[in-house]
Amino acid sequence: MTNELIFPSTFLWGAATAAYQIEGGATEGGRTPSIWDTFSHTPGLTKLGHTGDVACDHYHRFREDIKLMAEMGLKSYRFSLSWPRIQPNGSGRANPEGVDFYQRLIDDLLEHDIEPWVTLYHWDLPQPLQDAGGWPARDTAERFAEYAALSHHVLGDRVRYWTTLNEPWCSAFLGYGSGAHAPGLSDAEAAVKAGHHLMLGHGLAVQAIRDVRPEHELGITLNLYAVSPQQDTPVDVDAARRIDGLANRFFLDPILRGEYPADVVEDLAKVTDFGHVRDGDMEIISSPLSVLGINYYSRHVVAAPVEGVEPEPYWRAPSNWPGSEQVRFVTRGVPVTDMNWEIDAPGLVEVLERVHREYPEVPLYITENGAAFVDEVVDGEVDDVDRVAYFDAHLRACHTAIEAGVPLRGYFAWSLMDNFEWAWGYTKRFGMIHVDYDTQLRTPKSSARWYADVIRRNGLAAQ
Ligand code: PNW
Repeated sequence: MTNELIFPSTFLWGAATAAYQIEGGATEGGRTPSIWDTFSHTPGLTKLGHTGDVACDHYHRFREDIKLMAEMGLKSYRFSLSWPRIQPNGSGRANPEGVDFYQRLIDDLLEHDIEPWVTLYHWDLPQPLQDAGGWPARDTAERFAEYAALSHHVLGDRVRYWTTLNEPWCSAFLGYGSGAHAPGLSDAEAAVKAGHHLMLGHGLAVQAIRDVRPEHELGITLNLYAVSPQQDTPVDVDAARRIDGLANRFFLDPILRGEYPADVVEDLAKVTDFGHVRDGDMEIISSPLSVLGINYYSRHVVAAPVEGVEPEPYWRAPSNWPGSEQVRFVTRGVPVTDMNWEIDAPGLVEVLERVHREYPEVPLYITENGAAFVDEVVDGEVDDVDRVAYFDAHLRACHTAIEAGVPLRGYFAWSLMDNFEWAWGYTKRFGMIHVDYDTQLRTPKSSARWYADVIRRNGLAAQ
């Protein structure tokens, strides 16, 4: 028996998606290729050769999708702009057709009383910018700030919430470190440089936007993890310190404190001397934010390297952890999702309380949280009880954190609907709405109805 849990009256309930994962329309309306088009069209890099060419065909079906959002009672919808749709090839003037698509999407959201929440960069770098060096090149940060200002100029009259980057850890360390994500390169030093230039681009974008409309809510979204040692031994504790350093503090410290964590810089000494950091960068990167978005999925449990034992590769790739390649990721035998990620709701309380305790106060939002499961369609229905249990446990964790004084202002479920799960293609389903990729039929799952009830009562029913 659990009690009814009611959230603060202004709590923002939403769901999230990203452009490349749902839009399709890859060659329509003047859109040019991004690194994800190139990557997914390269044989062997995504599961079953899946691409985002059509995805959920949201580019043509957004009105139908917004109707479903309205039926769920969503207060907000977090989506991303496709950079090469707004600014083909990553430079020059805005593409009117691309701008028009997002204006129609946003206007339809507003007509349904759904607050649009825009992410500027959810991983689809225009291919020409990669050809010019990509994120390891400093110039990409400048290009991003230009694109951010341009997008804000054409959409700022109707969007109040702006997120610069989604999960720079993934862009830097999966994109350039292990190569599991686009552009699929594997170079530890390039990955660290990419991380810096992503944060620099974020800071420059914040400055450009804030000057225009100081009343807008501006922030970044980081994927943060609970991290713990397998055993309470000095070597395992040190492994946990390293992974916490790269996964969490490598981004939190520069953005919220204006400095890289000294121990991480030391861990990375063999990889880079940080010569790419210029005077003034850290001030730009730590430009004040009004929102910090947190994506939470799981906990990393790690152990010290063992001689002769190779750590398990992620997907097809070497390591996501420059300078700490030998740390072992272990499983504890607790229940996992279809991604093999451990289900750990207390870890979310840990992450929220830690950010609140260790960093200057900033309003927090969970901008993603959710789980992939193998959904079965039975008589046209999907009764995804595992996903409901996952959401329920993590919302209880959010409530616990709020009671403890954490300024958590909203929660976005990942994801509104099944979509292109990056290197896993369409083989992993995270949606509250089922998508049949042959017919594009949408079917709300049990979790969609359950979430609608949570939003309606502004909390969780007693059980
Ligand atoms: C996030 N990892 O991606 C993204 O923001 C979403 O686009 C994505 O669909 C969702 O989480 C589920 O994966 C991640 O390997 C991808 O640690 C990979 C990792 C983390 C986050």
